[in-house]
Amino acid sequence: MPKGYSRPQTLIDKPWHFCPGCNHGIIHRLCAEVIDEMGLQNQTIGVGSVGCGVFSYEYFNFDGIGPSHGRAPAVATGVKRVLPDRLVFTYQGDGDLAAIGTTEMVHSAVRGENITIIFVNNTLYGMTGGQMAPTTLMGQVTTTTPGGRSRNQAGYPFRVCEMLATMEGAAYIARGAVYNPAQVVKTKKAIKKAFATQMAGLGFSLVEVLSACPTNWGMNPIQALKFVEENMVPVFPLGEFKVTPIEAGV
Ligand SMILES: Cc1ncc(C[n+]2csc(CCOP(=O)(O)OP(=O)(O)O)c2C)c(N)n1
Repeated sequence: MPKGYSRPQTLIDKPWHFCPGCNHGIIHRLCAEVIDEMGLQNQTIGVGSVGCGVFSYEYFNFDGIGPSHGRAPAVATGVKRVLPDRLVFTYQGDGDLAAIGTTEMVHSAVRGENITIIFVNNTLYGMTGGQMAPTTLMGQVTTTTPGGRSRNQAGYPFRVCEMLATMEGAAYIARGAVYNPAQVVKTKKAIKKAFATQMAGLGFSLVEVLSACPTNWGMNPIQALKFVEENMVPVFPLGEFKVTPIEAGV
């Protein structure tokens, strides 16, 4: 099989349940490739979320925990404190992380917990039918903002990376996307840096990944990738927001 097309050892061999054009599968794969490359499969503990990524433990070939909605960073904190040599990461959507789970996310960064959050931002609550999330764009139509998100009714989109980058406890904060191969490669590098940051004991890390939701956006997969590039990126700029140098590794 050509290089790049084989399944990472860290992914179980089973078909995805995700909708056509959903980016969760790509993001799962990037996490798995990085864990393979870092040789951490037997040392990793994943903490899932409630949302479309809820079945991450069905796909990742390592131990996983399914916490209640939004509580993943608190659960990851406990696991990492008890087992500090493990790679412990959460995998959360924007509803899970930036709405019901805001407290856990913010305070794990404030405390500088040595965990990593993979934050999948698709601008809405995918699993429950496309309701507005804190990351919904201005004017964006969702099932709970049928006239488009308005300032008076729902305020402004929540920029998680920009906020966390101000915190002393945060060691590595980056935002990537997977709408084309170049962005996939960059996002993989960011995930690797985040995991390496944790394994070097430098503190809290988070990688946000802008993600397409063709089903709830009412688009085909190609249109949805364009929407990420043309509509999400201007609001959620890509790049590294905080970097703590790692002496060895990536
Ligand atoms: C305590 C609690 N409140 C509400 C819900 C309903 N619920 C399930 S998933 C979800 C939102 C998921 O959205 P997001 O985190 O953005 O992930 P996505 O499905 O878009 O990947 C909600 C509100 C729940 N399961 N538990």
